[in-house]
Amino acid sequence: MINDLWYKNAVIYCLSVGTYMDSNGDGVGDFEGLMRRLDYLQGLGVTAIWLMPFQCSPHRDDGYDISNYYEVDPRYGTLGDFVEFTHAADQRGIRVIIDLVVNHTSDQHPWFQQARSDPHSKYRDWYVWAKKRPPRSSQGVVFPGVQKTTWSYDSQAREWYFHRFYKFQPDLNTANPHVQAEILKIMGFWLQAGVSGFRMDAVPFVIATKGAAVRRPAEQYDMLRRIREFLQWRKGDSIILAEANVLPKTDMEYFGRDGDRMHMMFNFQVNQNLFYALAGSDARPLIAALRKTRSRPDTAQWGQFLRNHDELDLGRLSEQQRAKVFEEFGPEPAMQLYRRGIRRRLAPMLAGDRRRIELAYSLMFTLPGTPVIRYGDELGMGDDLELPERNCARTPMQWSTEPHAGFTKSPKPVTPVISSGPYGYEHVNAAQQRREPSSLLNWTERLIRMRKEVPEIGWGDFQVLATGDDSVFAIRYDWRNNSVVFVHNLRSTPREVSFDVGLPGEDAGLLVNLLSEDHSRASDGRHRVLLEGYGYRWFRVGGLDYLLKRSSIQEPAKAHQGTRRPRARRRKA
Ligand code: TEU
Repeated sequence: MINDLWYKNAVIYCLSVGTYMDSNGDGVGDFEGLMRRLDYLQGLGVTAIWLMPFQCSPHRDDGYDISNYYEVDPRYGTLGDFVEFTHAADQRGIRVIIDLVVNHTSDQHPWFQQARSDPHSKYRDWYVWAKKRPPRSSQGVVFPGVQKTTWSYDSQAREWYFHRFYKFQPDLNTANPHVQAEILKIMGFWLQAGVSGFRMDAVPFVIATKGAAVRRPAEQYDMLRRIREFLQWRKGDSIILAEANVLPKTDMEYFGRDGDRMHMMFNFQVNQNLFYALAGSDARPLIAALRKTRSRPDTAQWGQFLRNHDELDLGRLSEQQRAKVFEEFGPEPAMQLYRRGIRRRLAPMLAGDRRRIELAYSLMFTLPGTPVIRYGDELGMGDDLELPERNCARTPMQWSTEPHAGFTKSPKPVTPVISSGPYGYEHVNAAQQRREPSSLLNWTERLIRMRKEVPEIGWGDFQVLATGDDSVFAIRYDWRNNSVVFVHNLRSTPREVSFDVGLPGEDAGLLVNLLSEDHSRASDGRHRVLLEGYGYRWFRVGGLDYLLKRSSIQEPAKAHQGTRRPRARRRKA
């Protein structure tokens, strides 16, 4: 048995169907179009797709305001198209997970419409009401600068309703057992339509106590276990990937001490500190974040990412640290958002510097967990800061040099394609990069292929290696009789470092480079590696006969001495 839990070592690609590929010429991407691009995704090597919301919606928050959980928004196709799509993905060995947005609905949802118009409706208690304007209603807004309050007056209901996000997204009363039952029903429905799980939106808010009397919302973690149980019963290999931007001290509450809650969580702690580390060319904050998020049950996994469809949220950094990241990656006010983040895409943040983009990607692929790529980042796509809020980084996929980047035949795509400047589709597109052997696309494809051959990252235990240089980050993973080492230079100038891989025996004397011919032999037990500016190395410890040495179980007695045994992670908080 090598890899029984698919998500422990997956490569996840997130996309939104409306901006991927339009097959019918109406200017909006659809499932038929996405299906035609599955071969591209298979070629890239991703093993799972995370689909942003595609259900019926008035689209005031890019689909995160759902008005019918059981239908595909007609602009994207039909339920039939959706099932054709999950089937076609399955045929290519690609799993599909979808967003589960159940903290709130759209205010256009029939549940809310009935709740507001009839106090005796069974749906009234599906939302969160107050007769008087609750105190502290201006606190706890998620979109500061755009959103003013978390309670709004509804003139039909003649009461105030709670909304953690925008005004048009009334919160569901998730403590109501009927609402909880409905959430499970929604999950059951989409599992039946062929998905392998859910990226669960805004989890801390879903499980928080809500109401006018609530001073400090408390998380009801039991809800997570019930969701997990349902999922496992209905489809044993389906998962939840939780969006929970929480402090490390509560991570285990989300995973469950016995691995009985969320299968995966995005590692926001590492994400923010990774950008801080890149900004200062200093690996220490990254190392600290990795240590803080080390504990997790064996069956749980981190989702490691660089950028997603939201702003790069730096809210967990100190003001000074955040200022440093702003200065380096988003100095202009137009690049920043909600007083805490940067709304740009990855490539422009890194000034289009290919070396630095590779460095960032190489880090993401080799951090403990499963990498999650944002569509278009494999091409180095840019952003359009003319578009409001987070829309700047949600422009259509750039396929070719055809009009509108080959995204649509319509003269009016729903969101404009980036068509000028260095990131315009004439310069940045999949068709050209496919032909160019050294393109970012082909580089990413090779990296993904190699990443899939290094299960040690997803399954193993890690050890940070001392390099004597804060700008060079070295990490080793051990799993089933094999070890791998990754070295990254966060600085723009060359660095020479020497390190001890920390393993006994002859094998430790040889590091085989997995990406080039430049191997390393130790002298006096130390490896000396000269890294170019922003350089990186992927090494296997010992020879390339590692597959002959791999054990089919983790053998405690044979595990490398001198390293920590895979921790008793479960016991540790
Ligand atoms: O975001 C939820 C969410 O909690 C984030 O906005 C988070 O608060 C922020 O990054 C701080 O960590 C999700 C979606 O990703 C976003 O696009 C939606 O607008 C939002 O939910 C509302 O559904």
